[in-house]
Amino acid sequence: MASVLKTTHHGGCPHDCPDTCSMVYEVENGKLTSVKGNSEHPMTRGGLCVKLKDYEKRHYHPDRLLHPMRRTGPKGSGQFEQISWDEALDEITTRWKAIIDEHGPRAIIPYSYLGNQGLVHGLNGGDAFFNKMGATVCERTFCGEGSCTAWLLTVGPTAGVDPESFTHSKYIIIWGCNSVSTNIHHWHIVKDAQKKGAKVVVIDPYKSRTAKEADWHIAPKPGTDGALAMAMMHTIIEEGLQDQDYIDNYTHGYEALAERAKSRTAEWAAEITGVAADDIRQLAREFATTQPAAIRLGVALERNYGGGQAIRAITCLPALTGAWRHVGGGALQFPVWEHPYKFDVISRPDLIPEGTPVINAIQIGRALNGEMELDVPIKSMMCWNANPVTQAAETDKIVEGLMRDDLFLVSAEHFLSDTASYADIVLPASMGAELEDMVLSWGHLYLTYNAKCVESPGEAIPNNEIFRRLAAKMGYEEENFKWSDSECLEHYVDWDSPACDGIDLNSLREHGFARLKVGTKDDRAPHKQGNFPTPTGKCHFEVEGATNFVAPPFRQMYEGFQPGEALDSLPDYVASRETPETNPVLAEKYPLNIISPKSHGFLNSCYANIDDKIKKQGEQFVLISATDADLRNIQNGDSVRVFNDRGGFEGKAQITDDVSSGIVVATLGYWRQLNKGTVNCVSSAEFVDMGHAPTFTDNLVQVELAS
Ligand SMILES: Nc1nc2c(c(=O)[nH]1)N[C@H]1C(S)=C(S)[C@@H](COP(=O)(O)OP(=O)(O)OC[C@H]3O[C@@H](n4cnc5c(=O)[nH]c(N)nc54)[C@H](O)[C@@H]3O)O[C@H]1N2
Ligand SMILES: Nc1nc2c(c(=O)[nH]1)N[C@H]1C(S)=C(S)[C@@H](COP(=O)(O)OP(=O)(O)OC[C@H]3O[C@@H](n4cnc5c(=O)[nH]c(N)nc54)[C@H](O)[C@@H]3O)O[C@H]1N2
Ligand code: SF4
Ligand SMILES: [Mo]
Repeated sequence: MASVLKTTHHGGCPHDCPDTCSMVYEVENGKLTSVKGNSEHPMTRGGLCVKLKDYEKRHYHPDRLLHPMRRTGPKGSGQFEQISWDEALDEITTRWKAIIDEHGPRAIIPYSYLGNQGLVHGLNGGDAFFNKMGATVCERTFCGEGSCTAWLLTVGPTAGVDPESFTHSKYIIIWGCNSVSTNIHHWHIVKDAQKKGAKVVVIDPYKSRTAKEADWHIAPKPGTDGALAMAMMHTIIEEGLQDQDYIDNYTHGYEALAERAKSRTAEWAAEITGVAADDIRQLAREFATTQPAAIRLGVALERNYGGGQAIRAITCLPALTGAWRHVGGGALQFPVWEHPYKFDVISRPDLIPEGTPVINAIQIGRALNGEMELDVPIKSMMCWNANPVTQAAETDKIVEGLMRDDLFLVSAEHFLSDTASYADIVLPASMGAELEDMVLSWGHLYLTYNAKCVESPGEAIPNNEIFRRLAAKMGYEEENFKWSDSECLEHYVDWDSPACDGIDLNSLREHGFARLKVGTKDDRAPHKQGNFPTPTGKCHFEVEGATNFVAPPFRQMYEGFQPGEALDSLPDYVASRETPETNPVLAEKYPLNIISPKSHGFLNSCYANIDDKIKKQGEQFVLISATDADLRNIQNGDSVRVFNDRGGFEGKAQITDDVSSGIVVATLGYWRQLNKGTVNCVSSAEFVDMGHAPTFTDNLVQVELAS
């Protein structure tokens, strides 16, 4: 009998998810046979989510891209022929050199996001490569950028409350986050606190899975959180529930904030949010008087025009009540601020030639279809770690652009995604267990290692190797284009920083994960005595002379558009663009606000092409209230079309009390090639008030029976 060689290896989930789970890969005879959660990791706790629990199957899925391919049929037809790596790289670099000769390097744009969160194969490579080329910079602000601007203005680049310290919280507000689906490993900790008596409040316009498990669900209208937070301030100050000692010592601008909050009464906010004034007062009182109180800020909070201002208002609350004094008190945004990565070395912004234009990824459709005024038109795009056709706004414009005969599209992918299907050249990329990396986390305080333990199938190679080969062909000589993946890891982390005390790459390889040296969950109260990493060391209720900017937490490592337009020096409620109240003319045609949050069973668009994942998640649904359904003669289960002037998509109506009238909910990720349109066909590519964040919850639509 042939002996079976079974080994285990440390993994780190590379998906765009705050949990960054530590995983255990099991390999038998060179094949990945199982992937489990690491039971020793305090957040992963041995469990993966529904998307990843059979991750090995994704590695060997029959639709996996295995060879470089060249398009043979019309764009988007999915007709390709297999070619060799040499042919592919030759063709790409020959085309690029010709474009550079004729139009200059700015006619080329990279497009990538966090589809892989590895330092080496996610954050790196491409940026440095295209910066060296002098390509147009692609500004990436999909996720948390408005929130980052608001957070930095108020409290500076701090991790805030350790997500693990929520175990000590007595009052928890999950604000605009569907943790049960999107942050399950934090939700376990929240549940532990709940079992120990903490009250869990979920603030969400609809009854999400998380709202269903809350002690109290508060459902403001989408985009009205700023009013709710301002009215909480009003009540806290009016009733003398503020922590005046904390305010006097550790905050800036209280007098001005109190003045602003004077007219922001609970009745005023009730009118705007649809939440009863008494509920708003109760929330304010409970939050102020039940310590430790912690707020988890969700990414979805920023997705309306006033999203940045709302997050500023919310971020002020724990300083007003002194919640920061306690372990498990304060607010949690992205712990990534505490991670010691050398983004300058990873992305090499120093290579960007002066005056290089910037195009925001959210507006890529407008840039490609000719709607945006550009000095040099875009003639080529390379896409990796991202799938704009499904995920970016104004999808029909993107598709129109990708159909252009004179646009040369290169796509590195695992599957023939909605975007890759329009490519001229497709490159097969390696997956999780096939490459060495460290995976960034924006949801906890651990470094996470991922070992290469199996060979890639077919001719797939890791992203960084793709860029190493392209750099060699383009003749780029910088040393970073020659570093091996292991060498990259040595260079990309500030191993000498205090946060890495006692941790090095070898120990990380051995243990798989390491907690940063930033205190423990049981003693960490980083702002007990102020110590905010702001210019004054205080929490800023007021920021004199504030201007808009794009924060650089992940990969926008260039100067951005500073100084941007002036911002209000204080937080406040700022109305959404598209609501019946703010845009009654548009609302006559399109009376419903659509929310398009994450699907429970998909990871953005990943897994939405895999049969058993689609089966578990169910087909595209549209949650609609009985009132709105009756008005349109819609029965439960009917196929409906959701549309506005930007486009439309179809889904199955689910009539439910989980949404109130005026709101519909349809989750994100479904592939355009497998469905009739997607949620992003109706979403606008306008920005919110801060950080160029997207307005995915600020869109009016109409719903009708599909014909
Ligand atoms: N299963 C799963 N998990 C994921 C992902 C996935 O695709 N699937 N994606 C990952 C990524 S990239 C991210 S950024 C995170 C995001 O994770 P979350 O921050 O949870 O984001 P969403 O799921 O978009 O929205 C969360 C909730 O916010 C609500 N919401 C929308 N607009 C508003 C508003 O104006 N105010 C308030 N109070 N609530 C609002 C929505 O109804 C929704 O229930 O999830 C990550 N995890
Ligand atoms: N309507 C609406 N739209 C949204 C959102 C929303 O809530 N509502 N959320 C927004 C948010 S928060 C985000 S983060 C964005 C996400 O937007 P994207 O990052 O564009 O979305 P993904 O679907 O995760 O695309 C990642 C792609 O990278 C590929 N990939 C994964 N790993 C690798 C690798 O190692 N190499 C290569 N070459 N490819 C790889 C995957 O197969 C997948 O096709 O979407 C945004 N869009
Ligand atoms: S997608 Fe998120 S929850 Fe699921 S295994 Fe990966 S890191 Fe963990
Ligand atoms: Mo995201």
